[in-house]
Amino acid sequence: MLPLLITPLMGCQHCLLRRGTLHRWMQGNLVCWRAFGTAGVKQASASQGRKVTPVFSTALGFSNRTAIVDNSGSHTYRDLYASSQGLAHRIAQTLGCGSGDVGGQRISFLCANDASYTVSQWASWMCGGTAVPLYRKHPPSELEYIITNSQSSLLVAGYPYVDTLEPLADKLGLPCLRLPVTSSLTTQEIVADTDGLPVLPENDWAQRPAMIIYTSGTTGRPKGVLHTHSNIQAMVQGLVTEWGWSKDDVILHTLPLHHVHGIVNKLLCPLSVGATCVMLPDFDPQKVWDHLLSSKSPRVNVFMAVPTIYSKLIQHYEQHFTQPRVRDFVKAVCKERIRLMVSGSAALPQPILERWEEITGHVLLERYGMTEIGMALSNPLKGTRTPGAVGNPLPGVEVRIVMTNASNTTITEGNSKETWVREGLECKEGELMVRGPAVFREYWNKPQETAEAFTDDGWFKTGDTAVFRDGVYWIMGRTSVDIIKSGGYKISALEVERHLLAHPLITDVAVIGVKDATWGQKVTAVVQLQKGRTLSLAELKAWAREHMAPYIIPAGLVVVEEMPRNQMGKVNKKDLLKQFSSG
Ligand code: MLC
Ligand code: AMP
Repeated sequence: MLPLLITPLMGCQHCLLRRGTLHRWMQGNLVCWRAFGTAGVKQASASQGRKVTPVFSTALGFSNRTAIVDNSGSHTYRDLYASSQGLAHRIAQTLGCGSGDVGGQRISFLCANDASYTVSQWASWMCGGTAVPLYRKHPPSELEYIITNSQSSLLVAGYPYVDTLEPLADKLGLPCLRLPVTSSLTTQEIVADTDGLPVLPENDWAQRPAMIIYTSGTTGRPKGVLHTHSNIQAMVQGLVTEWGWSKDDVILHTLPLHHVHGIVNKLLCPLSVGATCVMLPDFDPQKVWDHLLSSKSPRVNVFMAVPTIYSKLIQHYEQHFTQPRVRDFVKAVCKERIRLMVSGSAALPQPILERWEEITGHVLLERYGMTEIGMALSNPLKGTRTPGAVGNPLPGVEVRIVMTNASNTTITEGNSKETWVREGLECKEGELMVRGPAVFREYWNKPQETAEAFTDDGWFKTGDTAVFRDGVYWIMGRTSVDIIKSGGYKISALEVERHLLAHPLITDVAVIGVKDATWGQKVTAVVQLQKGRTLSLAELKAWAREHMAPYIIPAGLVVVEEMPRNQMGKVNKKDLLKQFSSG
């Protein structure tokens, strides 16, 4: 039977007569649809059987095109490929793998935001290894945790990080390969002796582990999210098609390279199509504006960032671009040269979206993603971008919104073409669940956590609350108060508490995420100290820098006489938030 097409405002006479049916949205129309629950299964299986090839395998086809421009100069695709091959060979030799295939062993690497990062990543893949990117701002204790937790067999130190990694390598008894300065990546030193490199069979890539990215959990220490090559290809292909990537694109890269936003969206996507990535060593608002407005080749035409970065760019603009003719120039250049500006990793506040449009003429394309799933929902490249919403599922992605009470009723189910809504539950919120080829394989060495993260029928539980309304999906926040988003980073309040409890003066602590216009949320520590002792935020920060990643260090401190606890002895964080929102 054909679905009955009706307009959203009419209501659905057909469904009203039958309980348990779902409304289906398609191209803006509401459709009554009775065959619930089968389309998703069909889509997931249709995506299987694709030929999977890592991004480096197409590099030689782009030969002398510029792949990366960084502080050290320009690097062609051929340069990157040759350097990666050389390093792959060194890795295989060091690990004593005569065949050249290291069989999935983990390679942890610490590099600057430049071409050396891609060389380390591609080299790890070329020799059949699993890439584990480390973050240069992590203190040694965090680096050690990731290296040991991932059971890495070998470390690769980018030129400026030899002094950071070698002591760790010595301590852990691991080999550590040094990279030369990035400007000389293609010298003999690294490309020498590439004979005998393995050519891994093309059809062997799909299920091979490709990358482990560490993400904070709600409980316990950060978990390694393992993606296969198949997962990564699905993430890349979905975005390349949906956002219209081409070899003529030039993206400005300013994000850290230990999370999917920086690794997949901003680096692997451009490199997969032969485009150019201009990499800045760090985020610096002045430099970002310089690149966005520069007429020097290669001219940037794509930009992606977290909302905090847009907020900081706006602050810089308000402060430094005060002349009307300068403002006109900024708007004219951005409108003419830039084809796409994307925001994600955290909710984009409406004032930022609106101000950015006034300044640049661009309505930011907001999308939603997660380390475990890549990107899932996106506003359209062409067509209406709904402020505050995250659009619809990307190609290959299936989503569900499920009631989190005992009934587990599915409220909404959708894919890139259509979405069904259960009658009577229109506009109801629930937990967002995701399924599809980009969803990760496992938490490294954590079978129980992996199993708990999925439903019995294979849906990944995101922990985000969502709603489908007006034909698009909206993210309403996290289901757990213990997950904080600050500057686009996901931070576990419990992880921060665990660190702070090691402080000699702190006897009790509760960490909360206080709403913040620039950062999304501000990591705020409510602490009880040893009797008669004092602690300033500056002192706490100075201590924390030795132990914690910079972005999880509290930006706010509230000292209390006695930690407020309820009759059960528990801290009610929602109450704390109300009480200390200005703290
Ligand atoms: C931090 N600070 C605050 C604050 N938060 N001060 C006041 N209020 C707050 N709420 C302070 C810090 O304590 C520090 O103080 C100072 O601000 C600078 O902090 P920083 O971290 O060094 O900032 P900066 O280097 O400018 O970096 C900001 C940033 C960075 C936005 C560029 O956070 C960033 O790169 N974020 C992107 C993260 C990312 O890539 N996420 C993607 C995850 S993947 P002091 O005293 O030390 O100077 C994902 C999936 C998906 O989420 O969907 O993409
Ligand atoms: P991470 O685990 O670091 O990959 O962060 C993923 C989380 O970021 C998601 O679970 C969401 O909570 C949040 N997130 C990503 N994009 C958005 C968005 N556009 N709007 C709201 N939250 C987002």
